Amino acid sequence: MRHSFAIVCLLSVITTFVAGQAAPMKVVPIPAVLGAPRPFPYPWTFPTASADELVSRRVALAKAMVNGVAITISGPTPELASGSRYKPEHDTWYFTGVDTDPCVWVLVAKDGKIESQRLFLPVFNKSYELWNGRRWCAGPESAAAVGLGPDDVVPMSGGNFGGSNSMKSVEDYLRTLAATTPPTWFIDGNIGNEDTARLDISTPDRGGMIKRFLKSVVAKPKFRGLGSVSGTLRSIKSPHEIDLIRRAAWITGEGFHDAMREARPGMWEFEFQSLMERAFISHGCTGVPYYPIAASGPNACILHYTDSRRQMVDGDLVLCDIAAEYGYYAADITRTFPINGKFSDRQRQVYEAVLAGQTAAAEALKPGATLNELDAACREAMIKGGLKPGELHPHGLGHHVGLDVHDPGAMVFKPGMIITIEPGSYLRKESLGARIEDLYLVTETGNECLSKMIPKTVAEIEALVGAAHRR
Ligand SMILES: [Mn+2]
Repeated sequence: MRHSFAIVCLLSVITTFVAGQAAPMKVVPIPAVLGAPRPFPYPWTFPTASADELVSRRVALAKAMVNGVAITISGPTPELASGSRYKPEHDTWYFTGVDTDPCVWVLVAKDGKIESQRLFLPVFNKSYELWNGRRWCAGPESAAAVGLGPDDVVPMSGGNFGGSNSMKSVEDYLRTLAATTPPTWFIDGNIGNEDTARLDISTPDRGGMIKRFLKSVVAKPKFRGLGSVSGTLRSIKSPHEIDLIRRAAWITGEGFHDAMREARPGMWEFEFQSLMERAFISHGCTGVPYYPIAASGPNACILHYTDSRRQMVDGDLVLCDIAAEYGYYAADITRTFPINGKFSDRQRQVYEAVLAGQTAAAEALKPGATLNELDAACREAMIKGGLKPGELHPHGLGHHVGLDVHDPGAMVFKPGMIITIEPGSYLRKESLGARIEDLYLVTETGNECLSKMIPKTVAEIEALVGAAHRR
C-alpha cells in the first residue's frame, strides 16, 4: 500500500513539475505597444526560477549567515477561506521554489557554506488531490526540480497531510539539530512567552511557533530574524525576477490602457477597478499584490481609500493605484487623470508639479544614490512647479518592490534593485489628489523605468481617457 502510494506520488510530481521544468518554457515576448493584439497562447503558467538559480540563492544565504540554521515555513494563512488562492510565504518561495502547502525548509550553514538542508513536504494523499488538485509531494523528483539532493527532501510525518497536521518529522529533526550544535536560529516570528511542545501547521504565526518549540527543547536558544539576511539578498533582483516584474508592469499597463480608454463621467470607481482587474486575469496574473485604490474627487485625498463606491462626475481628478502581480512578483503603479479627459488649469498645475518631482527624482536615481537624495530633488522640483511645502506627499517617496509590494532592502541604491518613485499632492480643500508612481530598475549607469509604456504626460493622458467613446 505504501509502495503504490509512493508510485502515484512519484507520477503526480513528475507530471506536475518535472515535465514542466524539463522542457524550457517558450517565453512570449512582451508587446511594446499597449492595447496591441494579445500574444496567443499566453502562457497559462509563469516562468519560475531554475534549479540552478534556487541553488545560488541558498548558497548566498549560507554565505551571509556564516553559521546558523535558517528555517522557513509556509502554509495557508488562517484567514484563507475555502476557494481562496494560496500564496507561498515569500522567503519559502524565494529559497525553495515550492508553492504548495505545507512546506518547511531548514538550511544549516557552517563557515559560510551549506552544511545540510531538509525540505519537508507532504506525502501523496488521494483525498487531498480529489479536493484540491496536485501539489508538491516528498520524493526525488521534487528534489531534482528545486536543485536539492534526493535525501534532502523528506516527508512530513503522519503520512497523511489531507487530514493530519502532525509535524513530527520536523520536530525530530529540529531536536537533533539543537542537540548536536548550539546554533543561531535564523527565523522570523513573535516568540511570545509560552513554550510549545508540538508543532502544528495550523498555528497562525508559524515562525513564533517554531521559536517556542525550540525554547522547549534547548536552553536559551539564540534567535536572529531571517528577514534581516534574506531581505538584503532579495533586494538585488536576478534577470529572471526582473523579467517577471517587467511583465507585471506591462500587464498593469494593459489594465490602465483598457480602463482609461473607457473612463468617462458617470463611471463608478469599481467599474474602473474591474476593467483593470479584467486585464490582469486575462493575462495570467497570480492576482493583485495589494488592494486596488480607485479614488475619485475627494477620495483621492484618502491615501488608503479602498471602498471604490463613488460615481465619478465631470470635473473629478481620479487617482488609481492599481497593479498586477505576476509569478508572485508585484508591480506598484499609480496614474492620475481627469475623468472627462481634460485637465482643468488647476489640476494641470498640480499634476505637472508632481510629474516634475518624479522626473527630478528619477534623474537622481543611480548606483550610490539614496532615497533621501531623490526625495530632496523631488520636493525642490515640486515647489518650483508651484506647490507649497505643506502640499507635498506626507508619505515616503518610494520603496523596493519584489515578492512583497513593499519589499525589504536598503535605501542606498545598487544595480539590480527595483524601487518605486511616487510623489503626490493631496489637497483636501480642493478635493484634488494627484500621485504618479512608476517602477525603476537601477542599472550600472542610472536606471530604467519598467512602466514607461503607460501614458503619463498631460498630452498622452488626454488622448487616452475616454477614447473609446470618441470613435
Ligand atoms: Mn507604492
